Amino acid sequence: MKKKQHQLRKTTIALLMAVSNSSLFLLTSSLFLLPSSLLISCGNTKKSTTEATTVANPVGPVFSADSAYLFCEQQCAFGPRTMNSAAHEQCGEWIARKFHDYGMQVTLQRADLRGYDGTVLKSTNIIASYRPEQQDRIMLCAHWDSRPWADNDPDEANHHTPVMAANDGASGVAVMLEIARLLSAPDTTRTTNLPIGIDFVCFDAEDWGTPQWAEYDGSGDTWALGSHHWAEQFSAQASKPRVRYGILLDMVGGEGARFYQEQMSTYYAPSVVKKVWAAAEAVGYGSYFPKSEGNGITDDHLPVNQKAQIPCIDIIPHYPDCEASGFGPTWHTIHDDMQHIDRNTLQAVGQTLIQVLFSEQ
Ligand code: 1BN
Ligand code: ZN
Repeated sequence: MKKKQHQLRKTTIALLMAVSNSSLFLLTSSLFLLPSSLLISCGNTKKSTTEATTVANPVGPVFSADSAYLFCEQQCAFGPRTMNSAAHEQCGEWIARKFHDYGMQVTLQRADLRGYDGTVLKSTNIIASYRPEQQDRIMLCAHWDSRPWADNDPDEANHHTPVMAANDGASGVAVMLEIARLLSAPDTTRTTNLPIGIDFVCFDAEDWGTPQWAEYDGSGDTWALGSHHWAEQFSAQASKPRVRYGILLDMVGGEGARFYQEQMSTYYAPSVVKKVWAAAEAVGYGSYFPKSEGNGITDDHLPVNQKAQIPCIDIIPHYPDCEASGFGPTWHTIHDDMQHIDRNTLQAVGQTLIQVLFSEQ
């Protein structure tokens, strides 16, 4: 019976991939988009095709890339979610409501944080808990704010323009929302219940780090402000749940993304790196997760490791051959929009996470 279910899963995943590829449409549309996409290319502008899947032992439900793509689009429809803006406020309410509607217990952690130049940032970390009563927990996290300045754009005229942040912001939240949706929708053919608790933490004020054009000394501490605040509050708690580990999702929807093993993750949480990269391979997405070293990044996972003492990894892309940025051609540019989100990347990350979560005892 079990074998049959796995066989069925293999076929379902393959079918789902074929449908979500929409390669014909993308091929046609990319011909018309050639001039603008070439401007920000790093050699490989073509959307990834999903590899043939040799799925060793898939567990849990099928992640829907179409659904995650829609969640990305819905966040972008508010406009850039820059700190202290109406779009930020409205999108925050939308994210909290979505998690609530999927049966999660939602807590808003509000704080006035200070940006690199002293600006007060009205910040809200959105914490959504699946099985809040469980003491044994796993944390998934992503930032939900947009960078206010496209300071890495090839055109200097755009350096003060806000970033839409389809990838650098919305994609991580979108993957978390899709997992929450799956956890809230038990069906009869496969289990969608987990014996452990999950905390989905949407960090605010990640991307207000010192802009490249500012006359201030760039310091790592101007980034990940919401995560610093969350970690301080977590460690100040008298009685804490046992959080086995955390997984940060940053820019998990870009075209051509490959998720090398980020160095801080390997330093602080080597067993989690091993677990996640093995899960990717087991579920047929090993080529998206090369088992070799990427860069070391100052990101939201550092306060989680250093202040909250929770081993936490960062799933973040590395483009070894991209001159514009090691995070890919759209990073902190006005081109970080839905046109450069690839469902196949969302699928690879989402199904890998499902594999990780549903392998937990
Ligand atoms: C990730 C996405 N980061 C910003 N947007 C973190 C970061 C901070 C990356 C400084 C490079 C430098
Ligand atoms: Zn950013």
